[in-house]
Amino acid sequence: MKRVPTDLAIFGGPEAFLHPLHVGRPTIGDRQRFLARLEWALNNNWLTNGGPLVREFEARVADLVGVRHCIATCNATVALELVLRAGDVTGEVIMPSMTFAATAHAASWLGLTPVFCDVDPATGLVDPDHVAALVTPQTGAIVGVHLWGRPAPVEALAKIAADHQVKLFFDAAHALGCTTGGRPVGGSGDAEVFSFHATKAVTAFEGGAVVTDDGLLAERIRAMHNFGIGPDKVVTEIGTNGKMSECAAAMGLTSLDAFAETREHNRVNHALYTSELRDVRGVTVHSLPPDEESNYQYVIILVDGTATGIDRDRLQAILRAEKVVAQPYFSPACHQMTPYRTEPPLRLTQTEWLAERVLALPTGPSVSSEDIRRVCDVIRLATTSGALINAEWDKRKRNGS
Ligand code: T4K
Repeated sequence: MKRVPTDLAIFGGPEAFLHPLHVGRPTIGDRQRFLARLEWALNNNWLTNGGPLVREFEARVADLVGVRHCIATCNATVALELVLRAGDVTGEVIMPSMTFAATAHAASWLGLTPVFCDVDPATGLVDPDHVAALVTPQTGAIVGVHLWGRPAPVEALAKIAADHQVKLFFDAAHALGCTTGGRPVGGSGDAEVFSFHATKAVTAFEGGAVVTDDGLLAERIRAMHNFGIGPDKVVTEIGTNGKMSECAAAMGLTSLDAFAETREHNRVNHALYTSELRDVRGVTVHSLPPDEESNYQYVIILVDGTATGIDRDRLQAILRAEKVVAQPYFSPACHQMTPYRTEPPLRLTQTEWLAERVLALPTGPSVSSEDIRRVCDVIRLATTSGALINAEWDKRKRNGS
């Protein structure tokens, strides 16, 4: 155990871990089952274009989420593009800036204009009052984000969308298996989008899905994700290639088989981080609503540099040196990124406050309780020795080491 700042790897002490500890280690599930499914797909001589494994994956996701329609896609970014395009959205799309770049890129890629709203700093979720204030005659849609698995305020956003007759979609990339008002995330707005990227609680290598109860929208999206080819094999509109392959579905099904176990492991990890860091001044573990289900996929801490003496970036560097690959999800926020920066700069005070402090810590089935205690020991040492660390840091910088 490290006792003094000079024990830290950043000052030459031994690294806390032999191998890197990551935020987004894939949750593969039973490898033999995956390989058996893959072999089955090869024997079936059907590799993509709505094969049986993709259909099974769609049915399993629709069932889990409790919606009528699920269209599996090659990733969530294309799925977001598909819902905006199939929703005939034009003009501006209101969305939080505190999200992954993909949410904004999906709109921009279609020639739409993302309009960034601020968030509630306590939850990181869109502030519905700010969304309402940003609605103009140019608004074509609102995209809510269930950030870090915490459901966005779906009712408030649904009311704004209905009042102004604009489409409402949700980026649910983080929220498979989470609930809102006791109902599974996935059934709100016109459609919702999940991600099955390698780093998600359920992975399909790369993958995504649109879920919706709107049969007409589902039919258009199904056609659009396959070059605009409709059920009668005729191209009815401009489409793209957004399909999921059988190989991805084999992985998705296998990872889905393990989801209950993954979620339980993540829940235990989240609880342990929360208790280990409870008394650490200046470090707050982002909590999840106790009355809702979660996938506990992200463990997010907020680092208050004035209380700890070291800011988030310095803590991230200290952890990296120990082989703990913490990620600043999401910093910079979208409106601070080169493609979306404006002159004069847009100010979103709560988003910027969060973006300065936020850090995602490693979790997932490959992260053990012992790993977490060790990560928390480093955080505790670093944040309670801020002044000493800064002095040592500056001294070594002056000496060129
Ligand atoms: N909306 C939201 C709110 C999202 O967060 C995302 C994606 C999307 C939409 C779009 O979904 P997709 O189109 O991807 O389906 C990662 C993921 O690439 C991205 O999918 C995810 N969000 C985002 C939050 O995280 P990076 O740039 O941080 O990835 P990378 O390569 O640095 O990996 C992150 C960590 O995971 C590293 O510590 C390494 C580890 N890792 C990664 C991969 C790929 C592994 O251990 N194994 C792996 O195979 O974006």
